[in-house]
Amino acid sequence: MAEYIKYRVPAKGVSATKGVAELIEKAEEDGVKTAWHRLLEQQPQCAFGQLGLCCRNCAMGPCRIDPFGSGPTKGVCGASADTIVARNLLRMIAAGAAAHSDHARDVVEVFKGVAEGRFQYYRLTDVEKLKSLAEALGISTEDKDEQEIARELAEVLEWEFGKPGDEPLRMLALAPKKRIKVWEKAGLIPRAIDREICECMHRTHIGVDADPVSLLLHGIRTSIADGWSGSMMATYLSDILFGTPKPIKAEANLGVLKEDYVNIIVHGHNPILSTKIVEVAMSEEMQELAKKYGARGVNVAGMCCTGNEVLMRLGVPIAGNFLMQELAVITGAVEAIIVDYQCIMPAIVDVAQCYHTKIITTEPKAHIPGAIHIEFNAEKADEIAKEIVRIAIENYPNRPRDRVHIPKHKIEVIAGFSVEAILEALGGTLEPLINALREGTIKGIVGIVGCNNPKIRHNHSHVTLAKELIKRDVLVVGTGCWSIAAAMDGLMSPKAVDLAGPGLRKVCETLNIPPCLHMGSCVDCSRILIVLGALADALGLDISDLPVAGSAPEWMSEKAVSIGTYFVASGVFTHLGVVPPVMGSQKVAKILTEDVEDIVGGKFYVEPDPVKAAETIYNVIIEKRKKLGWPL
Ligand code: CUV
Ligand code: SF4
Repeated sequence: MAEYIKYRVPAKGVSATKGVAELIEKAEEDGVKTAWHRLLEQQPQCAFGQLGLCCRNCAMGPCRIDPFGSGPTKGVCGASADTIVARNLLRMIAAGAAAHSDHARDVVEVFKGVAEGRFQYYRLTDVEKLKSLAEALGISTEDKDEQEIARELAEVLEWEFGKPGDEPLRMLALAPKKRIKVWEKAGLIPRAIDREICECMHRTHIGVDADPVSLLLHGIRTSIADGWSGSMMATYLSDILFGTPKPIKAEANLGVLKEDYVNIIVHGHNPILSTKIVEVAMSEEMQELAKKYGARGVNVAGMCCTGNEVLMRLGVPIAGNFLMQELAVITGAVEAIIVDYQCIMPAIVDVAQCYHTKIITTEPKAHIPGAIHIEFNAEKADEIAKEIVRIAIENYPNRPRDRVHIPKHKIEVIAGFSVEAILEALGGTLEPLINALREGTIKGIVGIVGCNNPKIRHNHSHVTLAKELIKRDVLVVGTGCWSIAAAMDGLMSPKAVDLAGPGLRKVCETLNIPPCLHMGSCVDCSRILIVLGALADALGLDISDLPVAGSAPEWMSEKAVSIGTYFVASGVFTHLGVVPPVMGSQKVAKILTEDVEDIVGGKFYVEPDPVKAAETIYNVIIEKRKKLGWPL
């Protein structure tokens, strides 16, 4: 079903990643549209929406505020620009926190089932981590076997979502004491995750909270529930179930797809499914079956965050990040894309119709019209995974051989830098890192995270910002689509030390680590929080005193809004490379980029140019060093 391509994409300019341009050209030859094409068709995009000035929260609307002041200044209910912009942002945070935390809920459910001995296909892999989390949450582990500890832990964690009353979230036990004090003082301690998210929806209903300050403060509270509990749980329990990542070598970019193998891509976010698909696909039985269908075997590659999950733990190659999902289909060489949820463009089903790729959805909460739906459940995990992998293998003879084009590019990546792995690289204590920071061998640490956005050059800001920082002796860590971008650019290979400043280079060579560390998927931004908390505690400081910063240079998802907000809430100076929809209210913009610092010690900073952003971030780091009296 070739489509008429009205607007052509200037393929050479759209991406900093090798192989992307040639596949966009192929898409146009094949009559297939991608996100870049659809973005052109969307022009001009609504300016009210971009400014955050459009409200559809009730049926007296939709209402729009005239940013120039000559038209309406209030909605029908009287809501001002400030109210509308703040309400819209709060709903974005709510959706982002919901996505992370509902993912966490799914992991908790499987964890609980394992603890109760119900799910034979999963097990407790990292018992050390199980015990340490239990103890951190005040569950005694003495004279208890691991199942028993896991059962008690599961119960506590289940209650994080919907417990009644005003008691703080239990997972906040992992946050540094100094931070808790800051949050307590500002009334920002989250109670239950679902409750905070629900309250976002309540507050933004017509005629409830109209004060931008109180709306935004609740947004901060909700984001803390996401970062320090929801996402944190997803990370901890995934580690306990599948193992805590350790440095592992793999390859990145679309060149990991193999010409004469059955290619399966796992895409989405939850390792519960993707880990099983990888295990089953790699089994003797499935490899043999693939041979029966004329292939040399089965090759699994990852995409987006579930790709990060299986890359970090199993060394599964990663085929690309968010904007490359359609391109993977356009290679003509992918038998199946198996998805769970989040960041899966419905478009992959349309694109797949032009090739042979089967799109298989697996989650009761994520159906896509035109996809094959095979519902996954933990109890029958292996059987279902087999059924799915079999569909992919049987599809191999349908590959349109005359229209296959796999770009040659791929590159080595070292991934798997969990907090535990970083500690191990440091010899078991944070001391060497602290010394390097204090002496100025490393000037600071920046966490870069987040998505792709076709409004800006694909992966360009991700890699430019990272390169600009490492050359200034700033250690870069990160997650999500950033980490895939950095991997595909070679920034996570040992050779990347050539791009680092002399101090960082020395540290990387001594510790045998790359200058950009892959810390995992989006929920693993929680790992960054743990590192920051541990550094602050070890130095007797608050996170907001540390020479650190955060950035989401190419963000697009609501999850990224929640992440950015919990970084700020945790005291981190946080850069956004895509302007958030808040510019319709000077007041809201000022709160987020200035005033909020007085409350939580972190704030947002918006700068689309990654080179300028790097300079500003570096200057912030230097300012923090000055305040600490550390050499510059
Ligand atoms: Ni969760 S949220 S595009 S896959 S990082 Fe990638 Fe990461 Fe954004 Fe999505
Ligand atoms: Fe308009 Fe107010 Fe209704 Fe929003 S809530 S649509 S501003 S009347």
